[in-house]
Amino acid sequence: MTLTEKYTYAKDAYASIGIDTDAAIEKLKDVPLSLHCWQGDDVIGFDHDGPLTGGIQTTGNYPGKAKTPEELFADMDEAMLLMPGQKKINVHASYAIFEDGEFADRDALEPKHFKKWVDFAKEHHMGLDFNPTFFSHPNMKDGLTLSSPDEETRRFWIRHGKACIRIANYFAEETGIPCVMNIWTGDGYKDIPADRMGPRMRYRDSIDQILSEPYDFHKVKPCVESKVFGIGVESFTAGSGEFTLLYAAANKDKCIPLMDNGHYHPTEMVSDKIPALLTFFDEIALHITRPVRWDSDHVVLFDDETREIAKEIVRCGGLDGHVHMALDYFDASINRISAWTTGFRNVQKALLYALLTPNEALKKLQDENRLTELMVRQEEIKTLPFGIVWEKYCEVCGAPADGEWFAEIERYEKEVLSKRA
Ligand code: RNT
Ligand code: ZN
Repeated sequence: MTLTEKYTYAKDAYASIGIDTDAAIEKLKDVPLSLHCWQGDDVIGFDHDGPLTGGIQTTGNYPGKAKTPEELFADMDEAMLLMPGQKKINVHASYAIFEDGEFADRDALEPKHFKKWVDFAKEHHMGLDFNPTFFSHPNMKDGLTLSSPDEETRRFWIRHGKACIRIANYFAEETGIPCVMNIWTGDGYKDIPADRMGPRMRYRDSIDQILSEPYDFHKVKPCVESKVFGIGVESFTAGSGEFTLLYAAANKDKCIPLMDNGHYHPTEMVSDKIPALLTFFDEIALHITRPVRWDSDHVVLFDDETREIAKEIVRCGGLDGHVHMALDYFDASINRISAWTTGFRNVQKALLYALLTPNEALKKLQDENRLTELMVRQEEIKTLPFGIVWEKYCEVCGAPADGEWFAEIERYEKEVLSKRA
């Protein structure tokens, strides 16, 4: 059977529950999903030789990781060919590109150090997101940056944050697309602290100072990301859930909250938090990941919680600019291009699946307290011919269908990755 024949059948099946599959495809294909540059090289970057430190960790040693900007761009090009949908690229400050032996420390970074990222984005007609890098650097003092009691340390990292606002602004100006700039630090303590408020007061003041750098909130979208704990900082995290959420709530005119679904206790669900936050915020941001027992940053799958997150994004109007979506995982144990592609495709799949859900009809059942029928309908949706609509979506986007891209991963691994030192 041809795809056209199969698609006619699937379109009818969805039409019978009131869903227009063409409209779903049209809606999704232009919504940006931010692809994180850091899956390509295990969160290392180009501004230091040392390992990843500061509360996060990659595990695995799969051969062929990108070690230069050229390799990283080539790998992203390759991955993006295999993904349907509109991309944005999420860049970390540690991925500054210095030319001719030049170097600038984190507090002295300038837009010019990211010009190659802008060129790359423009070539692909995409926007860029940005992140100050408050880790993997000798100026983290005793594991602390923005919450450090050492004023010189804290001032260094505030200058870094401000430099990043200027770079985010440059990204927005150059691409014409708003830049989401996310502030995350791993600041915290391994063991029980004697002062929990001091670090938070300093953290708050530091973010205030960073956000005092002028920017247009329509173009630069600073976020604050929370975390429950990190490796080596198990007892206390300065940027906890309450801290960042309240910071964002108290500074709604200049900052938005960011939820990473690996950063909560295992039975807390970010899918449920999305509508809670959107009740109070016009915009929120997400890091979509897969925590396995902890913030392990496994590749995102087409699993229950990813689908539930996607449903809430769609139902709450998130695709109309209210939810900024980014991927955030780093698996060094498998082919990194496949990791990028699998996670990106799965979030696209989940969003398409959510757009093919008869949300209005289901909501009506809920509001009329027809909860028995609600359960039955929600279960029946699961076996509609979704795969065919997904295949059609891939075709419309000019991306390969499932079953058609893994051979290309193998070819690239054989011809390019395996030849890297
Ligand atoms: C770490 C946070 C943070 C990082 C990136 C690299 O736990 O999730 O977002 O993953 O900044
Ligand atoms: Zn994150």
